[in-house]
Amino acid sequence: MQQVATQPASSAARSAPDVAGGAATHAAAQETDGFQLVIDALKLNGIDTIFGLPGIPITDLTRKMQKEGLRVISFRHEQNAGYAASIAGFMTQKPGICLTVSAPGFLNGLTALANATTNCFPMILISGSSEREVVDLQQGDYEEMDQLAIARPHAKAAFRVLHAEDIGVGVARAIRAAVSGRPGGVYLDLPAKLFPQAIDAEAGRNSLIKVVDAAPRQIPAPDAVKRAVDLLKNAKRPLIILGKGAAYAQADADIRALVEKTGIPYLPMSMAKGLLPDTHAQSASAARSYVLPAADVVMLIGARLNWLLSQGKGKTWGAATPKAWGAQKFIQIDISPQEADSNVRIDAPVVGDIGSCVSEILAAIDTTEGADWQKPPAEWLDAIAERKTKNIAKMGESLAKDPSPMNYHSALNVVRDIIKANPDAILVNEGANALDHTRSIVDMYKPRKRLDVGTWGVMGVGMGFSVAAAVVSGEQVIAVEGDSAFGFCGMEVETICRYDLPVCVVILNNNGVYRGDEVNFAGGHDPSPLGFVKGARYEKLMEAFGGVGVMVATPAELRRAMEEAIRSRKPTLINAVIDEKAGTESGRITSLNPTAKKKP
Ligand code: OXT
Ligand code: ADP
Ligand code: MG
Repeated sequence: MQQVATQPASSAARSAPDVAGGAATHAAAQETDGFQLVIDALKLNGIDTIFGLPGIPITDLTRKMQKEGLRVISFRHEQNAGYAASIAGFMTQKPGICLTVSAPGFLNGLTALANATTNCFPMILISGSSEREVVDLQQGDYEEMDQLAIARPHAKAAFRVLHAEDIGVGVARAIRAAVSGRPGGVYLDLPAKLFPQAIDAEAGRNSLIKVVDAAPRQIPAPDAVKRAVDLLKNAKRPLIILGKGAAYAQADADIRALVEKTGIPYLPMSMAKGLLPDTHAQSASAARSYVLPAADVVMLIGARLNWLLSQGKGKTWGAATPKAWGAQKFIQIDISPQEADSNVRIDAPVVGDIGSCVSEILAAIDTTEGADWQKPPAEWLDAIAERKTKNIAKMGESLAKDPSPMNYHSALNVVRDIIKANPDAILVNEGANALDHTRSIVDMYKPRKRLDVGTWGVMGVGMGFSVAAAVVSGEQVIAVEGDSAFGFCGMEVETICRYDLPVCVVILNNNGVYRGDEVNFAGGHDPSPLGFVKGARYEKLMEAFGGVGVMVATPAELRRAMEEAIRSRKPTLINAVIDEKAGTESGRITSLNPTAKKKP
């Protein structure tokens, strides 16, 4: 009999009576408890990995999870565990699970939950919480906080389970909410009191739910498909934009077939790079600023018209003023029926899952047009090819230079070669200039291999993403990090070493945020708010935990170090010292910075 079940929750949790899966917990074979039911519910639904950080009231849960065969990846900060869970969700279409303690641990994980919701990544943040009665009366419990209320606005859904017999339903609802329709972050609140609650084992087993068809296909309406195909076939300057929703959908073959069958040029958003190889003849990446304003019909596949696409209006789209619309007609394939018209008119919304929508569109093209489908006019394709050739040649010139000190281009030319030679490697990328230059210089060859700062442009995702990418895929991970970006999550190199993951971190070290040559305009002893310690030895951080640390100052040294990291698969941190004057303010998004042009 589980004795602690009748104790007040907080004292039960704090007495931490049990060791992992100890027989004492289940002394009576006919009984089970909340700890066990949470584990059983997750396992029943195919969850095999937990990203988290132990402490009251979930310490024993992490031990028991590990004992029961779940892989528990324990981090140094919950935010990184949360980012790891969210990107695992993106990569696998299964909700990534982040497990945290109450109040501060929960809040540390909350940024990642909100980021997952914003980016449409399926994730469940499971947090232990304090005693409801005490929290609600604000009587000062250990880590007192009304976590459910705080999580709700940042999550797609939020649930709390108070009784052991409801754990099955709670987990099932969380899974369904995370992955069905538009994926997102879900919060699941598990009060301390729940874990030691004992119930009859058979009743417990019967209360669990194996979720059937968690993300049901959503077939688009035939008239919506027809409207889209009609628009597309009459276009003179059509363009397809692939977003990270298209990458998430794992409809790679059909998406490629649609692009190639129609002959329409396409533009991948950053995390859709590699859905088709960036070297594909129809890629218009190198002609971005030409194709957006010039296109007459744009088909968005899993991409929102948000700030990354200038909200579909203004100069980027050929309009005269920032708020004015361009002349384009839009087709938008999206699982969210509310997405259309969020910024400009969507002439042909196609609501459904991308796999179903793209295959229905392909089928409609085959049925109605068959071999008669006309590729876009040569004029349009030639004009794009001309811009591309020019931009690629310009980029080639920059890449061929070997300046001293090294700059973004000469360093990233090496990363470009390494990814070309190792197309299965996963590239994680964050920073400002370190992000923007990597995006345009480093070609991707396979889907879901580029993971970056996404919709929020958030710094600090790098190490969490790297850990998850290595754990989930077993592939080599290469993380290209600005030195500031790395600082948000750098302590997780210990996690990388502890789990012996094949992660090679390359810090493009320019001594600061955007640049390292900023000064204190007041002239005092304090450095500029944008500057860091000059000549910082980040590689020693990796050495401190038994990994390989290398400082490099030339492309040749960088190449050697990266090749060795990939050969050995050892945790490696390469501190690549680059010209501290090479960056621009906020990288390619200087214009979003209201004071950027007026120095203090
Ligand atoms: O067509 P044109 O001629 O225009 O040319 C384009 C392409 O056609 C061409 N191109 C190519 N040419 C040749 N060959 C190829 N293959 C090719 N491909 C493309 O290149 C150009 C550019 O192409 P691109 O990039 O596609 O086009 P464009 O116009 O740039 O696209 C627009 C966008 C908006 C889609 C794009 O710019 C984009 O995706 N941007 C994302 C920007 C972003 O998210 N940035 C991160 C946030 S910045 C800032 O917020 C930072 N902070 C604040 C902070 C944050 N973020 N988070 C938190 C938690 N706290 C604080 C901080 C602290 S960044 C930052 C740290 C920065 O310092 P670091 O040390 O980390 O980094 P460094 O800067 O390196 O020092
Ligand atoms: P990007 O930043 O690459 O432009 P966004 O995050 O803005 O991409 O857009 C992703 C879009 O994809 C979201 O609107 C989301 O609803 C949609 N989406 C995600 N998964 C699917 C899916 N399986 N089927 C259809 N649409 C999806
Ligand atoms: Mg920097």
